[in-house]
Parts: sequence; structure tokens; C-alpha cells
Amino acid sequence: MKLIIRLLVVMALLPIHLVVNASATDQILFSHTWVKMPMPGMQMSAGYVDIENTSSNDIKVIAVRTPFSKMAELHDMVMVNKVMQMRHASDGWVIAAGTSLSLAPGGKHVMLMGVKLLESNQSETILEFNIEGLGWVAVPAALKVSMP
Ligand SMILES: [Cu+2]
Repeated sequence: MKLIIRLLVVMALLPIHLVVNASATDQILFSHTWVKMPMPGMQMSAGYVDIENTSSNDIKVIAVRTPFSKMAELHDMVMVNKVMQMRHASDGWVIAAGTSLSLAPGGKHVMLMGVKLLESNQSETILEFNIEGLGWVAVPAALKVSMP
């Protein structure tokens, strides 16, 4: 457990443009990763990231988790009766070879429910993405009030 915590701390110190250090995930790049600072008293928030698949294989993001909240889900925005609603992307997101996926306010996002108490002066957390066949990849995420 200590080793894992130390590893996470080291990863949190890496620059924003992170190339995950594992052979199978060398060609998946995570950038602009951030989590919206929850409104005072609110236990819900959202996380965003750009994921670039520079490999020659399609990849699939199947789940997300974070120490920041009790629950985390991949969410899509869909139009229902002319109203935008969010939906759990239970089938995950495919990122075709050579393409990117951008999560941003108003669109796809990581839904965070049951946000835990922030440490004082906390300025970042970690989002972990489960890539089908490759496993969990931890990405440092800046805590921001609005899009950086
Ligand atoms: Cu949502």
C-alpha cells in the first residue's frame, strides 16, 4: 500500500502531458486532465481529459475511478425531448486508432458522485481509466473552478 501511494505521488508530479510508462499504453496520451472543484456543499462534480490514441489499434475506455469520490462513471450527453440529459456510457467509449477523444463541459465527462472532503489547499487529484485489455491507467488531474 505504501508503494502504491508513493507511486501515485510520483505520478502526480509528472507534467500534464503524460505518456503512461507501460509498453502497451505507450501510445495512449492523456492531456488537459482536470476535475471541477465542487460547488460548496455539493457532492457531485465532473472530470475532463483529452485522450489521444496514437497506436494502430482501436482502444476502449470501459470505466473510471478516483480517490476523489465514492463513485465515478463515464457519462454521455444525449438529447431527450429537446433537453440535454446525461447518461451513463455503460458500453464505454471506443477511440479509433489515430484519433482522439475530448471530454469537456457540456459533453462527455467523468461523473463524480459522493465527493470526499478536500484536504486544505488540495490542488489536484487522480483519475484512473480502465482501458479494455490494458488495465487501469492513473492520470494526475488538476482541481479547477472552471476550464483551464
Ligand atoms: Cu454526468
